[in-house]
This record gives sequence, C-alpha cells and structure tokens, in this order.
Amino acid sequence: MAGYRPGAANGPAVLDRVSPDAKSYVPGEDFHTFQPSPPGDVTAQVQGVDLTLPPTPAPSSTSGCEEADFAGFVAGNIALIQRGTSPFAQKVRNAGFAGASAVIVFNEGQPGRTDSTPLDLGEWRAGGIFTGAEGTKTPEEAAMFGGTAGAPYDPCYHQACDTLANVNATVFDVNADAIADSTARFAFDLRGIPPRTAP
Ligand SMILES: [Ca+2]
Repeated sequence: MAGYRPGAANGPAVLDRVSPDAKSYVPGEDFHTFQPSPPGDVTAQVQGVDLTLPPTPAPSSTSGCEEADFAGFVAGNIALIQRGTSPFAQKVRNAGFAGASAVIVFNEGQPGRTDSTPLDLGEWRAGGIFTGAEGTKTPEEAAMFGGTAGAPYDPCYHQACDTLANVNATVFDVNADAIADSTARFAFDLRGIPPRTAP
C-alpha cells in the first residue's frame, strides 16, 4: 500500500492511491478534509497505526491515542489511523510527534450514519431524527405499526432505489414535526442534552 496525496494548496483536496493500483477518491463523497488542514502535497507510503481490524462490535479502537502506538512508525509516512476512544486532535498530535507527513482517519468500522459522518469528522456534534435505515423491524413493531417483521425499515437505504420515489410522505411529515419540536425545545432549554463524553 503506497502513495496518498491528501490535500493540495489553492484547490479542492485530492486523494489518490498511486500503487499497487491507481484509484482517485472523490472529495465530499469518499473523503472529507479536516478543518483546519494546512495546504500541502504529499506522496508517501501509508502506514497503519495500532489498527483493530476487523472492528469489535462495540467501539474500542485506541489507534493513535498513545504515543507508543507510533513505535516503529517511519517518519515521513502517512499515518493511517482508526477512529475511536480519544479525540481526533490527540491522534493527529501524536502522529505529528512521530513525524507523519499526513494523516488519514477512517471510521472504526461499526455501521454508522453516513449523513452525519462529515459533521462528526469535523468534531461538530450533529443531531437528527433517525428512522431506522437498514435496521430490522421486530415482530412487536410490525404488530404496532404494520409492515413486515424481519424486513429492513428502509430496504432502499444506500441502494440504487433510494430516490425521491422512496420517500414516505407520512413518515416525512411526522419526522419534520419531531425535528421542529426538538429544535424549539432546545432553543429554550439545553438541560435535556446529556453531558459530553469522549468520542
Ligand atoms: Ca493504542
């Protein structure tokens, strides 16, 4: 695995794999740039840092959290770091101390919500109303709300059929009301938000 070019001065970020086979990643879709990120142009070997692969069912990765994770890290390489346990800033700082020329952070690997990932990666907290996506409807829920037990809540989640034709107007309306309610509620009183914990 060799050769990533994350970031470029005065233009959109570029991330390309140059070997063993060439691949260009699409900014905003395949990857997001940390803000702030210094401009630069790096082509170097990618080196994994204390990765937990495959990921455990519950988040557990300490990739890059400790300086000791970088024992054996070759200065000048691009650090490939797995998300989890400690703040991004700590991982990036440790990578800098180890002489990394750039840092690529990837999600730990448990199923996640792609719609909030760009915000999470920037360490902005995001909220929303979640309707189940690819989760499985239980028999109790099917009895209460209809539908088919054992089927995904949204069979088109991340599928080609996830078009405007896949929008359930009733559910959309209910959830718009729920978002409006929570927005108004938190505009007046933030006590319902749980205390912040390390990601
Ligand atoms: Ca570690």
